[in-house]
Amino acid sequence: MGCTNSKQLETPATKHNDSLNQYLRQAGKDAQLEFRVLLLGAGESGKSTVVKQLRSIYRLPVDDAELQSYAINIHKNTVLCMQVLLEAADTLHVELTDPEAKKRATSVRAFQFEQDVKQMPVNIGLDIEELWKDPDIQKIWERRSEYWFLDATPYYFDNIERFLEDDFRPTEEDCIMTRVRTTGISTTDLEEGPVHYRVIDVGGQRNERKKWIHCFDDVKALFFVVNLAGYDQVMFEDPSQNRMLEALTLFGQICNNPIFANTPIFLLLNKKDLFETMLLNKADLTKCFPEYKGGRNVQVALDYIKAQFEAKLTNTTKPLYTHYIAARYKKDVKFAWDEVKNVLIEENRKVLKSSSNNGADSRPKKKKAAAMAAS
Ligand SMILES: Nc1nc2c(ncn2[C@@H]2O[C@H](COP(=O)(O)OP(=O)(O)O)[C@@H](O)[C@H]2O)c(=O)[nH]1
Ligand SMILES: [Mg+2]
Repeated sequence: MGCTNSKQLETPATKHNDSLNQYLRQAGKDAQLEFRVLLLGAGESGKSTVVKQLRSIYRLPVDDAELQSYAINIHKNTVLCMQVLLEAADTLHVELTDPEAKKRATSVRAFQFEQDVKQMPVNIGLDIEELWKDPDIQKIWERRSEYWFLDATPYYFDNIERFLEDDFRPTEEDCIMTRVRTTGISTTDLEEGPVHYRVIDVGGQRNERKKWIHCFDDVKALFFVVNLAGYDQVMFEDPSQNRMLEALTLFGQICNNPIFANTPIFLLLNKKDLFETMLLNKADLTKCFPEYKGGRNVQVALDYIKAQFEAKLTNTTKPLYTHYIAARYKKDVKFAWDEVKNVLIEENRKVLKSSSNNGADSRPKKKKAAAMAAS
């Protein structure tokens, strides 16, 4: 979801605002601060979802064209998710026993979105709705740790009736749950008083990662997003690879890169909602970490995962700011974002202080503040 819109945030006074105001009084009222925040992580960890929530927190408008695009994508996601289950039926050698279900499966498999088709036909939607109730399809769904699937699969199927309505307009939740694969680099500009945040989102799949290097310069905060549910899931690009283990390797490669030596790193352990359900009802963590001994206690499991990521860092003195979140809920993103802002202001305040202790700088106020923010 690329965008370059920006809008002034109208929020009540917060701890952040207090510290921001104090900072700006010191920096001079003309101060203009720009902070680049980079989001990294494997594909489907939730990077673009975090950006969508930030856009909503900053009340960036979603125009009709965007809504229309969400509506099309949600229809495409719904069909894709059922096609994935039907393909898994083949690879797992599960037969659909009900002849009616077989017929429905044949038409869903054969359906393809033509260029100008903007929604799934009602008959395909009804076939999907019925198939989702089929016991054999449910058996395949139960075995989802053995194949790649989209996390929002049940959301699409549970809401299909609404999607099929003639005047369907995606709700905010629908937009959050729509999956659009990010390719390339997309930036979102957020403005809060004199502070300008440029949030950079990237494609996370393996073939996208070579582009990441182009956005490493001048990053003021790094978000590393992890799909917690990935402990019992395989990757889209490589179904033989566990998603959590891939995320751990990637985290080690990125966060120990000397270019981020002085960049605050925020580890967002995302999809906590799915993680809780999976841990309590499906595989425990030994599926991914055989040496884990904490059973099904959610907090113990979360802390264990956090420790695995911390252990990847070679610089043990640098803080790692970790949050357990479900990015599908705005309040979780807001909470993490408030910490980012506080840390950014704190970091830059230190620079400001040392620079004022070192004597007067003759540069104009505005440039001086910008230079300090950029240093
Ligand atoms: N259940 C659940 N799904 C989420 C959460 N965060 C993201 N998702 C879903 O995960 C999928 C991938 O998210 P996306 O932001 O596109 O991942 P990205 O590839 O890292 O940008 C989307 O369908 C999201 O709706 C979450 O906290 N809980
Ligand atoms: Mg994305």
